[in-house]
Amino acid sequence: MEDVLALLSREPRVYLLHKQADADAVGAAVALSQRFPGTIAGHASVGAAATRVAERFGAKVQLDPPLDGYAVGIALDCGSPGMLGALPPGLPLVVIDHHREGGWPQVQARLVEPETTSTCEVVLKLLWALGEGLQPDEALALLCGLVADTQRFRLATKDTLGSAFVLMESGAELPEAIALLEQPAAEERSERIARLRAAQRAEVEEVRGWLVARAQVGSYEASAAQGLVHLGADVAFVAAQRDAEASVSARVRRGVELDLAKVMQRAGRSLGAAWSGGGHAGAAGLTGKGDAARALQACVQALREGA
Ligand SMILES: [Mn+2]
Repeated sequence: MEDVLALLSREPRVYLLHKQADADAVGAAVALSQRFPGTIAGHASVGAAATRVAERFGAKVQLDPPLDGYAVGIALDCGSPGMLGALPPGLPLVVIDHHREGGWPQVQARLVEPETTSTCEVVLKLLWALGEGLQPDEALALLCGLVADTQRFRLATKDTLGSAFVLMESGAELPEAIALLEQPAAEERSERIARLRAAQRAEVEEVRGWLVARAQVGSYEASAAQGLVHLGADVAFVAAQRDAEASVSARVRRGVELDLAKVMQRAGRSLGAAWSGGGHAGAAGLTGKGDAARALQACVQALREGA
């Protein structure tokens, strides 16, 4: 840890976040940069929750800034260098992570703890070792990463709870961390209208023991389907018609054992060659040329026939 701290004290420093940075990466960068100010560099994009966390602390994440001229780069939560953009060959690197590390070319020091549930907890240990405790803002930034990476404590270990306790003792409020992470990604009025319309129009029936809701909206069908699941549906199908084309988004409640990708593939086949369906087990879709209402009907039928 001493070698990590020695390198961290070099200036100027840049914090390196992985592609599509999450709250764990950003929380770690925010907390470290309060003590060791530096540029926060994202790569390619930053996730929605991570963006809210950064904004809450007034931190700026620069996307792929020039990395020449820094005395040290601190790679946070990255797993492997493939998650970063190109690095200047001479840049000394510190790796702080909870992924098993792979293939770092120019690492001078590392603090890598694969048993730890978040990079933010690794950073907590580092900051704690400085012997000055934590400021409430540092603690809150770290708590955001801890809560995000443990899926709201679902994956928490005894050590996670110990870290969370220290962070809350330092002034972090758990409800604030959760609210920062859970605020809907899109606060667009039109999207909220689509979700409300879907709820208003939903037809609900029981299929194979599941509560199935279906509805048609003008747009934001994926968000609307997720909304119906939040309201209580086990499975939700929401369709939108765009001129001659229609698409259906399907979502399933956590814990429902159903492969929606297969359901949507089957629905696509039943509708004919102008349609195709697929996706993931928990979130899938169907698109094609034709009528949205008919596509919804095909989805429910495919679910009914499913294995
Ligand atoms: Mn992480």
